[in-house]
Amino acid sequence: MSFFSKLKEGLQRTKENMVLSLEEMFNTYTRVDEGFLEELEDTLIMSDVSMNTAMKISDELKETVKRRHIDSAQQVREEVKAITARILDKGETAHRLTGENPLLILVIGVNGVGKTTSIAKIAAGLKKQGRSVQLVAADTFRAAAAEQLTVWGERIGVNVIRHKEGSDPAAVLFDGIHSAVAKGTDVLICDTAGRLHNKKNLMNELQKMDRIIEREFPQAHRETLLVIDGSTGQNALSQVRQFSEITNITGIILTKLDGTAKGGIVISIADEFSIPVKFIGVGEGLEDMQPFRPDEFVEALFDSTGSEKEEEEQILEEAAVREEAEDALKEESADLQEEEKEQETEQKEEQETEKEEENEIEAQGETRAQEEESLQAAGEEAREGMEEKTLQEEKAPQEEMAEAMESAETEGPLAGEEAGAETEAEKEEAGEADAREEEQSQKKGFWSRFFGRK
Ligand SMILES: Nc1nc2c(ncn2[C@@H]2O[C@H](COP(=O)(O)OP(=O)(O)OP(=O)(O)O)[C@@H](O)[C@H]2O)c(=O)[nH]1
Ligand SMILES: [Mg+2]
Repeated sequence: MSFFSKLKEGLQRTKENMVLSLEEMFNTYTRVDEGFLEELEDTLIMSDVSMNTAMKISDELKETVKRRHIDSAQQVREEVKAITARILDKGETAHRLTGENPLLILVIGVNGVGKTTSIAKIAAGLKKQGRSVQLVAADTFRAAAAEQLTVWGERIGVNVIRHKEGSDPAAVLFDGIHSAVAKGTDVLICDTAGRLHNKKNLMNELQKMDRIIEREFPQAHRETLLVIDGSTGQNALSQVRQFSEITNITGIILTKLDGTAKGGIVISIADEFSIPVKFIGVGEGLEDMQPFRPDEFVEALFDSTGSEKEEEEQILEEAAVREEAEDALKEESADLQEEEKEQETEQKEEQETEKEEENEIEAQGETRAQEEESLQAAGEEAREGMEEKTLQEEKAPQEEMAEAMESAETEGPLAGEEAGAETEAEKEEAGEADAREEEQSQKKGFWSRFFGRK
């Protein structure tokens, strides 16, 4: 994420509070009159711009509108931005740390405003720029303060000079200076205890430190940075006032702007003091510290387009929707293909069934033809059998008669009569047998035809 997007995101809550209200004002704007100016002041005060600063902005606007005959909402909006930028700007180099080495930075501020975290962030930034850094844990008052700084030091890879808890902060600074001089360190950053409950004590302590620095490190360039919690509102102004009464503050670090809707305090600090804001903290991470640039700050504050994160999220969301639609299309076409395949298989199966049925019908036809053939064959056979039998049966009595005549000729009339009598009886018997046999043969022929076999 770019510096500017991070800044915009960090200022999001202030923007929502101040800039969106200003936008609403400009949407219903007709002209810069007393009503409009009053509304403008109220909106600024709501985001923690002090009364003095709000009136100053509105007075300047009134004057410019008159002088330059400004009347469009867009021009008025741009003028409010320009006035704010002018208030914040303390000169081209004022907002930067000096690039000269060796540099000694003393970091001061009340409890919990973010001194130790800011020191770590600045140290990491300087290290990235190629400057060597050492840290001095001169907050010997709070338990675990030195430990906290040591953890940061290890994380960013810088040395931390520390003494045991309760020891003299000036003594730790003394050691730090000697270490920096010995190692040729570019920047020495000194953490201090955050207590302002006794102004005199603090003043004494800071004066003692000053004396050590002047004596032991006269060649050092100096920065005394006051850390202010950006979410403390108007109290921030009184903190700046009190600290500036006891020491020479060269810059302000304004922290926790990410958690507040009252970032307007930056404008008031800049307006009421000649001290430049040098860094702003927009989060707890090491990269969440930004060098303060008035023009960028104003742009980020008044920029009404979404933050880069929001844009990224929107792009991602749109991509997700597109992907979903594509997936649905793919699924649909896959379903269609499957359906087509199923239909093809069904058609194939139907065709196969039809073929099978045809084959069966053909087979049945063949079987019937075979049956008919065998029936025909059986009928013919039966007919042939019957004919043969009839022939044989027809032949048999003739042969018998011939035999009988032959034997009568040889055995006499009695024999002939007997024989003749017997032949008559036999004839009768044979006639009955013939009738029975024919009946049976007819029956057999019928069943053979029925079952297709003899
Ligand atoms: N959201 C947010 N939190 C911050 C920022 N700067 C510091 N903090 C948090 O504020 C808390 C206090 O920070 P410290 O750095 O310990 O503050 P300090 O001034 O050293 O505190 P003392 O040593 O007790 O005086 C910590 O939880 C930090 O993470 C910031 O810019 N944004
Ligand atoms: Mg601390």
